[in-house]
Amino acid sequence: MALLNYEKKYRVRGGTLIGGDLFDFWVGPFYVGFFGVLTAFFAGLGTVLIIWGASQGDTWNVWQINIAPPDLSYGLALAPLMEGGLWQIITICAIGAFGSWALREVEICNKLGIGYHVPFAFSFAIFAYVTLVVIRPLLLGAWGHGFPYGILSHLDWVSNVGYQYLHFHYNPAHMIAITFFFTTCLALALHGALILSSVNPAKDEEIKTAEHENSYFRDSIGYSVGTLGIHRLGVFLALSAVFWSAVCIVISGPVWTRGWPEWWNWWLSLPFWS
Ligand code: 07D
Ligand code: 07D
Ligand code: U10
Repeated sequence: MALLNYEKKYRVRGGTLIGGDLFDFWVGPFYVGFFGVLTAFFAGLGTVLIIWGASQGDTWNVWQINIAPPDLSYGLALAPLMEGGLWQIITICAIGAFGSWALREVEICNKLGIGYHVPFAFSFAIFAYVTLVVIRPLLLGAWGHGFPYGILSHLDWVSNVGYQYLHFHYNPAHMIAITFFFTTCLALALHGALILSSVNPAKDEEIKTAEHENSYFRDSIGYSVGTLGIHRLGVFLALSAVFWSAVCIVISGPVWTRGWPEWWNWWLSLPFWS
């Protein structure tokens, strides 16, 4: 069925969380809804503020534009606009935009009668971001612990915070997160390759079935997780990666203040050795 015919059939009223019929329409391909308007508002305002902030800075070089959080001395107070206040407002806009986007996803799921898996998954990304710019700064007592908004400056922040703990690779939750990220890539590569090998055959060859897919992994590693199972596994791996990322940064400072290599001393003090 042509995509547009399908959409005509499914572009029905209802399923909104708020606003009833008011914003229940599409603009071109995009569903709007109350949360679409809210996303447009927050994303628009946030973008305008970043551009305005850039105009007050000393560069238009897109890599170097930087909107910094307040100095640590402001603690959890509101800062003057040009001394981190802008960062604070942009942070509110970002959380507003990401949150409304997730709720707009929920409304679209309602319309289609599908599960909430996509907004559930996106909420993990939002959670990681909120951990970086709200939860950890709150726990450490200053907004200045948030990361700066700029392409290169946010990399500097990651590096500086990493070295503050001497060797961030020794952070056990960072290890778990990285392992989940790598495993996610492995799983997607295997899945993408397996599907293409079966359903995108050479000319004049037949398309193969799920049984072929199962058999490939039974033959090679003795077990197939199954065609539904690989998607469950994919979501689990990817969400775990982001979840453990949030954990690794929220424990850096609030829970552990010394270098991460030192954390492993618990191993040396096991009673077993003495
Ligand atoms: C491919 C989906 C499309 C999304 C894209 C990003 C903007 C920012 C804004 C100039 C996979 C759009 C970018 C809207 C422009 C201004 C003010 C998603 C895809 C293409 N980072 N990070 C990047 C963000 C953090 C880190 C690139 C955002 C943490 C490292 C891009 C956030 C830490 C590296 C970017 C965020 C961190 C990057 C590519 C928010 C730990 C790189 C992103 C809101 C998580 C890489 C120059 C990408 C790079 C990179 C965006 C947070 C570390 C600019 C929006 C603080 C080490 N980050 N990042 O493809 O090349 O994501 O940097 O939390 O090496 Mg980052
Ligand atoms: C936060 C992004 C959320 C995005 C949202 C959406 C838009 C819209 C619009 C395109 C979490 C934004 C959308 C803006 C765009 C359009 C139209 C994702 C977020 C809501 N590290 N490290 C991680 C590795 C080192 C350090 C995480 C590897 C060094 C610090 C991950 C290596 C030191 C922090 C990770 C490595 C160090 C991290 C990042 C290797 C530096 C964090 C992924 C091989 C010297 C961060 C929550 C993530 C973290 C983090 C991987 C090295 C420091 C596990 C593979 C040793 C300080 N590192 N790292 O979190 O946990 O995504 O953040 O060396 O803060 Mg690390
Ligand atoms: C998957 C899959 C699968 C498929 C798939 C996919 C996963 C098996 C069946 C999908 C996968 C792909 C397509 C592959 C590629 C994807 C990636 C690599 C992921 C990354 C994606 C991107 C980089 C693309 C990102 C693009 C985006 C987010 C679109 C950008 C959108 C906009 C700019 C518009 C956003 C819409 C909004 C906010 C809501 C509606 C609003 C409008 C239409 C605008 C008009 C606004 C209004 C009417 C409101 C008025 C506005 C106000 C009041 C605010 C004004 C305020 C100001 C200050 C200005 O598994 O199956 O295949 O395909």
